[in-house]
Amino acid sequence: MKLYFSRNPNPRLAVAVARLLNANIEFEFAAPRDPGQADRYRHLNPNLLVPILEYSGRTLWESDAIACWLSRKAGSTLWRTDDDEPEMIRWISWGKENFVKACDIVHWERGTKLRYGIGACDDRMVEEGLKQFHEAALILDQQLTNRQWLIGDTISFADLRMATFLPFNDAARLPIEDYASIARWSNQLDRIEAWRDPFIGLNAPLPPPIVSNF
Ligand SMILES: N[C@@H](CCC(=O)N[C@@H](CS)C(=O)NCC(=O)O)C(=O)O
Repeated sequence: MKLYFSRNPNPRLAVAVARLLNANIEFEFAAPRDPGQADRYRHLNPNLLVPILEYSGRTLWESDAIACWLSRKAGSTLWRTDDDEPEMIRWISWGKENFVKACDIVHWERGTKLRYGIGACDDRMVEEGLKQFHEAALILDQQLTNRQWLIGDTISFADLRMATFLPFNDAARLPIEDYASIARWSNQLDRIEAWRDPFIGLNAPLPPPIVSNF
């Protein structure tokens, strides 16, 4: 099994899942959108995005699908398969449409665009992203009050998916600390080595620095 990855948010999530599950897997850095790279990766993922999992002559893309597969293979409850599965899918689905999406909007403006020279930070988009962030954070914070994890008593993939962008908050500067339960849950995730530093020992160039003088 081979996982193609980069240091960006979704591949980071997939690498963290693989590490958390102690998956017997080879990791290969990939940059399918870099000049001259597309032909090498198109047959693996027509979207030219990572992560991509290659196994038994098949490929799987989309971090959620990869997490599901790795958890099944490991016999782990990270991806719930019992009566908690619908609730887990609810939080994955809601997260991607709300909390994760809001984090993504702000991180795109304050992080990705400046890092990769895509353009200047659009303050109106930051404002819109922050508005959506506060709306979603209220609901997420409520869910995490008096509970350690989103579902049941142990970590599930929903926790990791929800937190996709939090390791990038040095760039996004989202006001996580305004939400006590989210902050507590995020710190708890950071105590898991596979989440805190999934790239330990892997050969992967560091991303370019953020340059804000557009
Ligand atoms: N929905 C996809 C999104 C994948 C995605 O957007 N990947 C981005 C990074 S977050 C990517 O491949 N960017 C180019 C790169 O990292 O080289 C997933 O969940 O896996």
